[in-house]
Amino acid sequence: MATLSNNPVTARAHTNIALIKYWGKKDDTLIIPYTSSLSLTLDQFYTDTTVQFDASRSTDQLIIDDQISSEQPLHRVSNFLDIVRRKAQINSPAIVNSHNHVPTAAGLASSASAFAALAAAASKAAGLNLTPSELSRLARRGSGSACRSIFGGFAEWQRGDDDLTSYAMPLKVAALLEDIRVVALTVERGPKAISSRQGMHLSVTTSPYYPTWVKTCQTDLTQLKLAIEKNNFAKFGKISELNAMRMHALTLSADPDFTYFNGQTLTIMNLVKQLRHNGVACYYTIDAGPNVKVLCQKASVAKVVDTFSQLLGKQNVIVAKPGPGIQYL
Ligand code: 2P0
Repeated sequence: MATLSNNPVTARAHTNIALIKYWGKKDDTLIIPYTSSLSLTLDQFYTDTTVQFDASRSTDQLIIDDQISSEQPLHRVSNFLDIVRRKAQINSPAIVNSHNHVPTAAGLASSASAFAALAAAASKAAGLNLTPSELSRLARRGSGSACRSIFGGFAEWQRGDDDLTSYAMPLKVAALLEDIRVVALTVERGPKAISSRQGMHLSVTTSPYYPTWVKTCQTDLTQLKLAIEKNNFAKFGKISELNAMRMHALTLSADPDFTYFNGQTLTIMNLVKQLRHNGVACYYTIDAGPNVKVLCQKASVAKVVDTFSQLLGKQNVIVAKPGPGIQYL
C-alpha cells in the first residue's frame, strides 16, 4: 500500500506535436492505439497541475485557470483519479488545481499536457513512485497523446498490445533535435466541432482507407526515425508532412465526411510549399483543428516568421523549441 502524502504535489508537463500521428483506438477504454506514433515536446506550451488528496472532502474538485470546472471535465478527471486511487489503494477525494500556460492567442490548449501533469502530480500525491514507463502508461489512460508528454524532445509511443505494453519512450538525443524549430500558426481559437475522440472513432469505423493507414504509419515511423538518425531534415520534414496529410485523408474519406481544415489552413499549406520552392526548407503538420505548425531549422525561422506574420499578424505566430519532460515544482 502506498503512503498518502497530505501535502500538495505540483507537476509541469509540456504539450507535444505528433510528427507521426496517433489516429484511432483498438481499445477505447484502455486507450490502446492501432498504430505507434512519434512526437516532439515543445517548450512554449505547458500545464502546471497541483493535486492534494484530502480525506475530509466528500467529492473531487477541479479548478482550471482559477475557475471551478463544469461537470464534464470534472467527471473525466474523477475517472482518471479513480485509476490512481485503485493503484494506491486509497479512497480520499482530491483537489486538482490546473493552470494552462499557453499564450492566449495560441489556441493550443491540449489534453496531452493536462493529463501528463495530472498523472505525475496525482500519482506522487497518492504515494506512488512510478517509473517513467509506468507514468507514461498512466497518462495514456487520461488521453492517448499525454503518454508522450512525460518525455522531452522526441518521444515514440509504442502501440503495444495491452495496458502493460503500450507506452512512450524517449528517442536517443539526435543532432537534428538541436536545430529544429516549430512555428505555431493560429487561425482559430474556438473549440472544435468534432473532437479528436469522435473524429478518430468515425475514421476507424467508416473510412475504407483505415487498414492502409495502419500499414503506412509503420513505414512512415521507420523512415522518420531513420531521417532523425541520419540528421536529414529534408527527409524528416517530408515524411512528417506526408503522414499528417494521410491522417487528414481519413477524415475526408469517413462517412459522414468531415475536415479540420478551413480556408486559411489551405492558404498556409500553399505558402509553405511556395517558401520551399524558393529554397526555404519548411514543412507543415496539422492536428485535429485548423491551426498549422511549420517545421523548420533555426536558420530559416526569421523568414518563416516574417512570411506568416504578414498573413496572420505577429500575435498569431509563436516559435517553439524542443521542450523538457515532466518536472516536479
Ligand atoms: C496525436 N492527436 O498524435 C494526434 C494527431 C490529434 C491529431 O492525439 O481520445 O486528445 O484522449 O486519446 O490524445 C489528439 O487526441 O485523444 C491526438 P484521446 P487525444 O497527437
